[in-house]
Amino acid sequence: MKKKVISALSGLAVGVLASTVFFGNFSTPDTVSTASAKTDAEKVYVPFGEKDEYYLFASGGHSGQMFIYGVPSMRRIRTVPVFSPDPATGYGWDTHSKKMLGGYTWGDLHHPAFSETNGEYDGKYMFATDVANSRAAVMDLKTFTVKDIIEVPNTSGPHCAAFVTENTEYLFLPTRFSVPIGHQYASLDEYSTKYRGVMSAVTFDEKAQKLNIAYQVALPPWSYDLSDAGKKVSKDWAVLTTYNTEEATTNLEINASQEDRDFIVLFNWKELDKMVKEGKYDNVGGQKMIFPEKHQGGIYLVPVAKSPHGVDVTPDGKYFIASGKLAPLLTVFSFEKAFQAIEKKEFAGERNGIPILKYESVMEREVNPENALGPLHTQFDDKGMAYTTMFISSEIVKWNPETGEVLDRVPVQYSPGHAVSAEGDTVSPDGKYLVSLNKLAKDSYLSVGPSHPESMQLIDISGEKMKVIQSSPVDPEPHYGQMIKADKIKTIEVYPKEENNPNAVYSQQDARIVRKGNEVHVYGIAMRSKFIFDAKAKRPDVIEVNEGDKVIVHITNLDFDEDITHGFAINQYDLNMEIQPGQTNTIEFTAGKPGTYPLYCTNFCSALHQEMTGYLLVKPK
Ligand code: CUK
Ligand code: CUA
Repeated sequence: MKKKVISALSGLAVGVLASTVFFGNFSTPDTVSTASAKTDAEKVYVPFGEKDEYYLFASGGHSGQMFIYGVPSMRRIRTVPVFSPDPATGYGWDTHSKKMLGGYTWGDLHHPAFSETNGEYDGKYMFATDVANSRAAVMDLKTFTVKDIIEVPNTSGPHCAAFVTENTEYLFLPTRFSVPIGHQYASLDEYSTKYRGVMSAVTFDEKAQKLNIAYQVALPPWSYDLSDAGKKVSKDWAVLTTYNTEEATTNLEINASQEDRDFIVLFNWKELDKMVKEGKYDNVGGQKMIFPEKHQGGIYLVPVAKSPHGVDVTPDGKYFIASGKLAPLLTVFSFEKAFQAIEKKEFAGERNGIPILKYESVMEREVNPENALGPLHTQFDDKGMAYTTMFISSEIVKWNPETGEVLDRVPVQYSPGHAVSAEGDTVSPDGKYLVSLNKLAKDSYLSVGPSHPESMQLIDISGEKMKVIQSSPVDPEPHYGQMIKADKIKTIEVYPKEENNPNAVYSQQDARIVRKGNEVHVYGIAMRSKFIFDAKAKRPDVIEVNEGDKVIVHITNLDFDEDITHGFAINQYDLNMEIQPGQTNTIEFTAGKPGTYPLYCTNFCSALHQEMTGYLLVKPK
């Protein structure tokens, strides 16, 4: 056991790994007494037919998708495709989603964020970012479908988080990688002068259902890691951690860990808004970009223990807590103190035009739980207590940010990245549950070859002591999650009729095929258990075209009946889409291959689902 863990973690490259303490916490899951096991089982048991109390939206990492779980059962409810195609739902094949994916075939979804109203999750939308291909997405929680994806120009890898302000004014996306702005070639010898990290302020136009970039900020050429928006007293502010302030361009493992201190970037977005209104920006590739070395204000640097990872704002908005990957330190900083230092202009120099605040004048306290190593991310409960994941010592530490007192510790299996508590990023977390998103599960489940499933462990945090009460395997790789009260999410039962949609067909008799030159437009319907593409044809369920025709198939699902979804697939044409109840969906293709191709419904919709077929006939030229 020990050996396996060591080899798995050796790539993490930290001297502290040698510590004997490190090995001590890699215990196998506690064997629980029968009495308490029964209690735990009852806590997580949601009888069939009853619903979970919370939805957990766990990011699917490099699967590009979002995994939806019920809490406390930890049952996986659905995978919602976001940045990668998904054959199960036809996402990436139908016209709208194909266009949204923009030709990309995968994404790396790290940080999801719910829309908020007055600092509370409002259950309307979920935002997410793609580190791999620099995109941002918005999911409508009425339908659990993605409405818009944008590729963010001038940036590379918006990892640092999707984090929203108290009333979803902005979704901020700072980048993990620095590149020359606009991605043009520049030698790495010019790193310090030509490369930049960029933070993008993205807005969501609810009416148009579109994401837009409001402005961008050109930050120094460092790596931006995690971030959080302020709350209440700090609601106009946000914080992000940054490492590689050494500006290393190779072997970052060593070279980006030289300095004792890196920084937290502290910025006031209302101030940045003002600067944009006053024209204090440059136009870069069609975007408004603020260069702090030209236009100062609104952005400050706070020194922090080297190579920080997470930074999290307490629910009352008074503090921000930074965690150090390499320093086993949790540092509590005070917004109030930062505001005073800014007011008095107590600066200790500057970098790239951004003033540096003095560590001592912003730091509230340093917390160093004995032998706890690798603090990464912090969540909160209803009493203001903090729960920090310890990646290296594989545990969750519960502590009081007001006093620094360590209250409890519980081992998790193993190496947690983030943890997520119920309503944990709001101004009023619920307490109750914390889910630890573990990077390694080792021998917790049946093995699936050399690679094992990752794990999510459910921890009861309602009492003074934490207790792991359930565990669930999860696909690679859960990064972060957000947990929302189930009753806040109000899904629709069927898609409402869109009388103005020219592609929709609401009566069987109106199904028709219209040819315009070499374009064939199909206005069809799907209903239990048939397709009708052309009501007047001898065979209404057949689409006949000529080789080389462009075929545009619109299908309306006339089953206005919750949960009766149909699919539309064509054999050997690599095509599939889903049409949910009441929905009109479109798929387009070129009939490049002459021949006879059965088409069929992919979703089991009735006893006669197998009969829900037809033909695509492609006449050779
Ligand atoms: S990062 Cu994954 S453990 Cu992308 Cu939120 Cu910290
Ligand atoms: Cu429609 Cu199966």
